[in-house]
Amino acid sequence: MPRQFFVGGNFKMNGVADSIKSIVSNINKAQRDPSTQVVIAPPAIYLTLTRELADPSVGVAAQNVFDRPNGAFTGELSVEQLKDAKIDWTIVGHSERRVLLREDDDFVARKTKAAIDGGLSVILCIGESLEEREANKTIDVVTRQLGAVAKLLNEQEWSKVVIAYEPIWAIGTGKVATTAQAQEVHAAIRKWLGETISPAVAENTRIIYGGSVSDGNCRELSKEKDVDGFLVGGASLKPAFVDIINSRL
Ligand code: G2H
Repeated sequence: MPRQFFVGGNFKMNGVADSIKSIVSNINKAQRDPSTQVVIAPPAIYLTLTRELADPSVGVAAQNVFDRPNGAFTGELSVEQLKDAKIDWTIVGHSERRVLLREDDDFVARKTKAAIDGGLSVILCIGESLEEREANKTIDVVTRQLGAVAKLLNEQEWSKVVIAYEPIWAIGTGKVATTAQAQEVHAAIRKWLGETISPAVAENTRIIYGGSVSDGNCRELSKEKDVDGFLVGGASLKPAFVDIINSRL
């Protein structure tokens, strides 16, 4: 079965109730490719508003979750709380959290496991810095990040994971990876999944690209064999998000 095309919108720390309502309403009203799975990730305070307003065919994701079930963890949200708010997805391991908030591979892996154990699906972000790319360490870095997760998940649990390859040097910079650069890393990730987990997981896992995706570059990227969709930041706040959802039309 072909992998379903997946487009995520990561609003990051942008928007207030009025603008979020307008973004969601645009997505609801738009002619969307029915074969594309769409999941949007508003700031935590607008998760319930977004879930109430978004068309049921549009998934809603938290941008982060904690790895512990409850307790004295000021400022954190649990998997149970997200499920209680009818949220079915979470982003985990975004580079902005890995870099700015020093989340390490093991913490990201524990969050991934906790999310899946509690019934969430996960958009797992991985990607290298410019320095790492220039030192030819891209594949080492992404496989190290995935390896930490692989230690905690069984084969079946990978069906709950969408891998978002987001080279840090391309995030919010306008410097998008070339189609060849994206395809090369996606193919390497798929090969690693095949060798490390199983051929079925390699075949079935969506590997999406993130980093300055726009309505101008999405079509070319979407033609690559191992690019199964996008995680979109800045452009997900604009009407052009619908063109990205419809990249394959
Ligand atoms: C990468 C992406 C979404 P942007 O972080 O996760 O953001 O499209 O703004 O580069």
